[in-house]
Amino acid sequence: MNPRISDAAAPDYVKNEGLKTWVAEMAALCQPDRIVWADGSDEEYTRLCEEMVAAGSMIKLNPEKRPNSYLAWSDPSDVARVEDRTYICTTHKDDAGPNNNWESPAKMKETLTGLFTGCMKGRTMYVIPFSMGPIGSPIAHIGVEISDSAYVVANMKIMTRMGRKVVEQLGEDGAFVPCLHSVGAPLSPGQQDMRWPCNPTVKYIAHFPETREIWSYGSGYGGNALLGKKCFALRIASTMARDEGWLAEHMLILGVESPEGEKSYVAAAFPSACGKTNFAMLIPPKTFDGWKVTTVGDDIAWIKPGKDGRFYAINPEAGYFGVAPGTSEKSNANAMATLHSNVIFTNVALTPDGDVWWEGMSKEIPARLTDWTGQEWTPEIAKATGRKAAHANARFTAPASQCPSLDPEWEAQAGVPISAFIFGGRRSTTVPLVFEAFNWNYGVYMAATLGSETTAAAFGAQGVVRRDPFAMLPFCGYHMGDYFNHWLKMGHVIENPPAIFTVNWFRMDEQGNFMWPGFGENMRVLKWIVDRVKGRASAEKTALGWMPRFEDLDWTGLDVTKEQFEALTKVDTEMWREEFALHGELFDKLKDRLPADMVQRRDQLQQALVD
Ligand code: SAT
Ligand code: MN
Repeated sequence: MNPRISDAAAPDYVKNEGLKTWVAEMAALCQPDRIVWADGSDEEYTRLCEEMVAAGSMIKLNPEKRPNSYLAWSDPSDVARVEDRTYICTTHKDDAGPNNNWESPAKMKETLTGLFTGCMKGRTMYVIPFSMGPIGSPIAHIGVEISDSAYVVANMKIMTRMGRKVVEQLGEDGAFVPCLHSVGAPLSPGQQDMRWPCNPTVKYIAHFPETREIWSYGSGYGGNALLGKKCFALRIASTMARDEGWLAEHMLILGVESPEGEKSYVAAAFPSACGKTNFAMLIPPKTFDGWKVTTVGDDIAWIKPGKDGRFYAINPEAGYFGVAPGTSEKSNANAMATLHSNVIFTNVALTPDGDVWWEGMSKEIPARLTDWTGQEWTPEIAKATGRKAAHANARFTAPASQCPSLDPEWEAQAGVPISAFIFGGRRSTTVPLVFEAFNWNYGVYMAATLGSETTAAAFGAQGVVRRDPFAMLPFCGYHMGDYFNHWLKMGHVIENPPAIFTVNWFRMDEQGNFMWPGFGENMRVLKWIVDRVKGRASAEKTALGWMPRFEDLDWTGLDVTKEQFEALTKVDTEMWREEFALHGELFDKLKDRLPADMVQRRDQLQQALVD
């Protein structure tokens, strides 16, 4: 062990020997200059942020414009999740499935042990205890992240319940998921640190579901580094959920309250950067007098069967790591209000008066900015070079508690009862505005075959349709065929399974214009969904499922003609023939782990629709 840290004792409140031993072992491996146990206090947060400001890796925003808020610019090589560097390490390759990159646990540990040896030299090793879900909730789970990034500590403080109180909850023998993270950039004595430390060439985001461990190396960004989020709350948790009979899903959770005060909760899955945060914070159109939408979560849902035969969901997170570009008073006024203070912005542009700006934030484009790469930016420069002021995957990290639409039950220990599941992708063609599956198994089929055009949330080509089953393709920690089977099974375990709906807000006309206004207007579809669940909305039986007729939606205050509605809900047989062929490609990949029910369901749908 590094002699300087050999006597770095854990604070008195740490009673968990397993935790102390693990931290000591990781310190011996990573050889940091010092160890700091994050206590989760506001003072600690401010101290770390100010240290980063002093070191030049964060900018403090103008407190009169954006109190207690900071801006970080990442290395241009480190701006999104790296799916091709993300691994599920299981003993048998088949258990990871064709949806994951695989390596054997032994081989991956060997590779990573090499990389982690001495990787924190010259740096501080932070120990970050966190709870995913309200502390003490029977649905919650605890993790401890070790990281050499102060930026990670500050973000984890917002995104999770973090610090001393979690260690106390852990007690002497509580279980935790160990999450090891390094930016992979050791410093030699006297070496000047980078503004955004990371390893531009070597990255590994490795998961060990069998031992419930996470090792992440080389990236400081978002889901690669904030290990409570996608790594724990989805990839590891999905395998825990499979083993223990619950669901860990890439879903927002929202409440809908009618003018009579009737409350329903729905959970909705969309791929990254497809508007989950906007949908979760929806403000109904003015004409929906007395209707209210409230926010429980915007990205992840942990859902367990309740004693009354219904599913109950919690949001395991405590903050929003949302996409900034496109967020505006018009698209999401609740998010804008949430962002008034206490926010960490990453990769947005800086205004001359010390505030932030991103594409789509306001109609007026500022005359002069510093863009996310630190260069001067003007509309003229943008026109000439095509350079964006903010990176397309620029993010805000903001406390959920600041959201005006926050649901009063958002921290309920027992979770909230779910009445409907909604699945949606970004599809310019083919998929109609909304339809309801005939039953659970049809719904599972629709979710399993969900397709979406790719976005900037992950590295790689954008705008190509890929199958993204349940919006979980990058996040399911095991074989996708087994995952479908788990969903089919859960529908039978539960006495009152939620109804399942498919939506598509992104259909385009031949000129490439969105045909549906989206945002607050999605309330019209949401109301129909809730009314369907309550048995008071009509629908027409189509080959795909139950679909609203024009007269089944409330159109007051919106100019959508019957013809436009027909176009939005049109089911084009030729396109669906191609769609089924693409479903077939996915099914072929899953081979013998594909539940037989899926194939039968496809044949039935195909027959009803195409043949
Ligand atoms: O970077 S994250 O994985 O947290 C964001 C996302 O892809 O949804
Ligand atoms: Mn997400």
